[in-house]
Amino acid sequence: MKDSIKRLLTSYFFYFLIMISLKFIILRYLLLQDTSIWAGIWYDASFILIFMALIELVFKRGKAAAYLVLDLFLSLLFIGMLIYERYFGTVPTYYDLSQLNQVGSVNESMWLLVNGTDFLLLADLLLLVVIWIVGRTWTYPTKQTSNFAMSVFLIAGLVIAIFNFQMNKGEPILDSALFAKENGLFNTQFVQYYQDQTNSEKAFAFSGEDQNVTQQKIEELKGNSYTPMSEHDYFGVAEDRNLIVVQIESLQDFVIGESIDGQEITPNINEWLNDSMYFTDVYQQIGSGNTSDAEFLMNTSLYPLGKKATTDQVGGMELPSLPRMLDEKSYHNVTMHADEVEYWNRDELYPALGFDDYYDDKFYGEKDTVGFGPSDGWFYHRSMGAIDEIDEEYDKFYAHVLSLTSHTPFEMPADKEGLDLPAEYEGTLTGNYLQSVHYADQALGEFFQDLKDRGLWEESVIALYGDHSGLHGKLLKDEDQDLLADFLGERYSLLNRFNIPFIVGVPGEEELTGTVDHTGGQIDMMPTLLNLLGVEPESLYFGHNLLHYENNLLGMRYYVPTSSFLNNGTFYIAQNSRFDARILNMQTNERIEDTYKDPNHAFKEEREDILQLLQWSDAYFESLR
Ligand code: GP9
Ligand code: MN
Repeated sequence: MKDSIKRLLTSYFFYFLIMISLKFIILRYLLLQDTSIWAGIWYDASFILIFMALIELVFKRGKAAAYLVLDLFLSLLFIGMLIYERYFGTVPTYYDLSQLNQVGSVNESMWLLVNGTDFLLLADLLLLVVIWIVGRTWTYPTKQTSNFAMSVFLIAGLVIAIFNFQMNKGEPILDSALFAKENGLFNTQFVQYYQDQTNSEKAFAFSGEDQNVTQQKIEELKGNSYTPMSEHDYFGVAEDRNLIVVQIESLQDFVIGESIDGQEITPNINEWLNDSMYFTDVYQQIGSGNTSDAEFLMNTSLYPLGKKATTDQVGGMELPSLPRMLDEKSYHNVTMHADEVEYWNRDELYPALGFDDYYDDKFYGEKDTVGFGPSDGWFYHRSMGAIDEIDEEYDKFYAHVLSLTSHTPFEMPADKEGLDLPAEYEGTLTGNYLQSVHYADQALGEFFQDLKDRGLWEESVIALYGDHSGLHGKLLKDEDQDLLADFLGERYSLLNRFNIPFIVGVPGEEELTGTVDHTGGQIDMMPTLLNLLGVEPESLYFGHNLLHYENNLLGMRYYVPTSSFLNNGTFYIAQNSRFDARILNMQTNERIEDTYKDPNHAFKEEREDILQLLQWSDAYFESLR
């Protein structure tokens, strides 16, 4: 007996059991702020037991190598999860593995997020090498552990894992990190997978009529009474005009109209505000698909899927979309972006959205490269050439124009840095961001001038919005928080972060100028534009005309836990693994104390309503397959 214990204690099994368990505890602490060792052991150790018992039972030879591979694999996976969380503010799910080809877009930024302490997760491997070298006479024995004991471990691991899964499989995952903290990291992935399979089956049976989801019901959930667009003010005021929609990379609202040391950050946009409508309270709603989710929102007014990049799910679909609705009115519909079309699976997205044509890196070439594509200056210049030809050939067109230069980490050659920044901004993320947004505005200004010179400006509706925030996550250092607070005159909050500009110009229509402060989201952009163009959608959409409706209820997920919402005055951020629910007053940007304390009480109705809207949108999307 004594002998067998000694054998176990000096076995690879024991060494790696301790080391891998420690890694889980460290990971759960760093990733989820979990300080309870027991939760970690109960939920995640079942998987450790399964992996390790399997190695013991299967590998009678080469055990050390098998453990090294497992340990290294888990360590790199964990480091990857930590970096991911620092960038996106949420833990990755199994979908993210299928999105690894997209990592390129944040590649440079990712490296900035590696912490020295991450390498702690590899320390045990180093220790093992030391044991091997120094301990020459004292190495871990390769003798076999008992098959019986390992079978018991394996069965115990499986029983615990299955029990946990059974307990959790019906619970909604509103926040992956919180769910993982409460129910285990691996268990969360299995529950997620199970729910994806079963939910999509359910959604298959959905059709707008089955559940009686109507535009009316959607609007009522937001607190409005529905009226058809044709009865709204300004319906068709811009009928038959071209539509040019510019999506600016990482453009946030807080820079609009602002100056630094007497220099306007976005002078061209600011000037345009004099004869356009500026929607000041519009918020991003993208999920893990980032830029491409913004494209999806703009062109469908449906909710993106959140944890999955929506573009990965649209292959072969024919979505009711802005291009398809405009096609009915004989528009030629194109989309333009200087990156590869395969990126974010756009080669499947664009046909699904019904664009007639797209312009990608093959069209723009490798000219004046900044970051991972040609500069905005060159991009707009080439786009203008294409638009000239389109304008020549077609009666009217819709062009979705997507800029790229102002992408994280916002580093540009000196000749594109047009702002003379105060010394404290130099070399900071915030300083670089202001420079790149200033450049994006400058290039945009040239594009606008080209449109004017050709007389296209007056014949078009021109809209602009930001795809998502540029300043977020752990890339923002304390110094950035200080600079931003100074710049804004208030704490840089999640409201500041998610607020994007939405600007619509209908040249010549003086009534359609000024600011509109109805709360809106990216989901509202398509209906707002369709109203002006006089096109009433025949299919369901989840946003609404911001010129008509005052109340709103907007969902956001992935970057904040599902069930978070924005309405007319409140941004409710549901509980996650780090924080209790947070409530922000939109007017004051201050936190509202949750006086209810009971998490089931505060804004319960709104939270249920937003879940309902999201569920309808998801189910509707699935029904379109
Ligand atoms: C990729 C570019 C940037 O083509 O649009 O994507 P992002 O990293 O912002 O999602
Ligand atoms: Mn983007």
